[in-house]
Amino acid sequence: MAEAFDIGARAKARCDQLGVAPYSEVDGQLTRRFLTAAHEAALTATSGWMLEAGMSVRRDAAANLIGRYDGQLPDAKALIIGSHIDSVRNGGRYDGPLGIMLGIDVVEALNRAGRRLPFAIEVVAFGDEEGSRFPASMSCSRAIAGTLDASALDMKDADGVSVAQALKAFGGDPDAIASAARKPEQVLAFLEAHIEQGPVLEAEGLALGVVTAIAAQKRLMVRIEGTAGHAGTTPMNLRKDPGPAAAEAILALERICRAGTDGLVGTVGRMTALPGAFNVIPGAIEFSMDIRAETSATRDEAVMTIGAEIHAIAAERGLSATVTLMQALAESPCDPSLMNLLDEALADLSLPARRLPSGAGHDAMVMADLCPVAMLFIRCEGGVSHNPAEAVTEADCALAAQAMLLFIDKLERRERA
Ligand code: HGY
Ligand code: MN
Ligand code: MN
Repeated sequence: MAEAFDIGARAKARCDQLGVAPYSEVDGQLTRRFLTAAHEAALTATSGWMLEAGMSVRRDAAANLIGRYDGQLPDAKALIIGSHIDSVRNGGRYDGPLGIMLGIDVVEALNRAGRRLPFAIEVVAFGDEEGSRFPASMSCSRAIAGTLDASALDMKDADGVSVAQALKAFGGDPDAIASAARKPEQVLAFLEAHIEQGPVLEAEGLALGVVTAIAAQKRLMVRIEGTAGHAGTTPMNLRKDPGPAAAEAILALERICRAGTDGLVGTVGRMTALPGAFNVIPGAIEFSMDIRAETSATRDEAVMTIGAEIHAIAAERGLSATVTLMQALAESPCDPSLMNLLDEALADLSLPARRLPSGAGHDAMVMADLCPVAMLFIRCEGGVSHNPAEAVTEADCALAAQAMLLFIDKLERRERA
């Protein structure tokens, strides 16, 4: 007889378990990038938990881990519950994995109750949502949604390893990536439970929230070219130094985004001086830009304005600049009828149905190309995320699991109507 388990609290405990080596690439912190040994170790552990919960388990060509709890009929449409198993560098333990582990807890509760639904439930661990190894992100959910551009497989990591090479070494099959795509008629809906990664729920004393839409985002790489030179012998007025130009450009990004509306935000998360020596005036500076807003129109206007300023700053200094788009994701609304079911589930728990947008990107925004999606937000301490201080409570995780079970009950009633 399987021992009883605290639904939700166990999901949190499993995220904690995966927060250290061998499920992290770096001792003392959580870094779990796509197609690494840490990713493999996390999938192996999660597979075991899926099997214990009563699911069959498989991996697709894109290295997605997929657990399936069959419905009353073997080929029933599936409600997919999932999130990502990869992390940012030195990230938190719950951003991603919590949505997977909650899905496993929910399925195990149904299985132990002997419940079979008019639909199957699939729990999916997407391997690459953060894009912390390769320049683009969301490649695994895009493979499932059938929207992954073949060129994404050519993208290379900092060591020059392509996605295709890493995928093959991991046991995936880049040549058969199209086989990972699901047909719309196979999928009923997608539900992602995820920490809010923002301060709203905590500020209002709420455990859970219902996501209305996910912000549009663009990832770009900027390269400002100057002339490498000797740091000691080159007079200041004779330099072609891209460093100060990059500083001006980043200040311009900040000014433009601060003045923006519609939730406009801009971030430079990565910056490199090349060749990167104390005593060499850089020949080039490269930096990333992550620009988001609630609408693509606001996002794109900001990208245009910032790009123009970067080129003007470079020209003024006799330098050249390139701004390269790495990825664009449009804003993604959640499905109104599924939001209503989540609202009702929260009401059953005597919780207010607080609706709020997501500034963070999620696999749900990609899955929306395949099926109706819904997201359940879970309060996180201080709204902190992408940071080892990320924290959730067992009580909030238990409420999230109960809300997901109630959502499934309501979905079942709707499907049987
Ligand atoms: O960048 C994001 O919003 C997500 O954490 N990948
Ligand atoms: Mn996430
Ligand atoms: Mn994240």
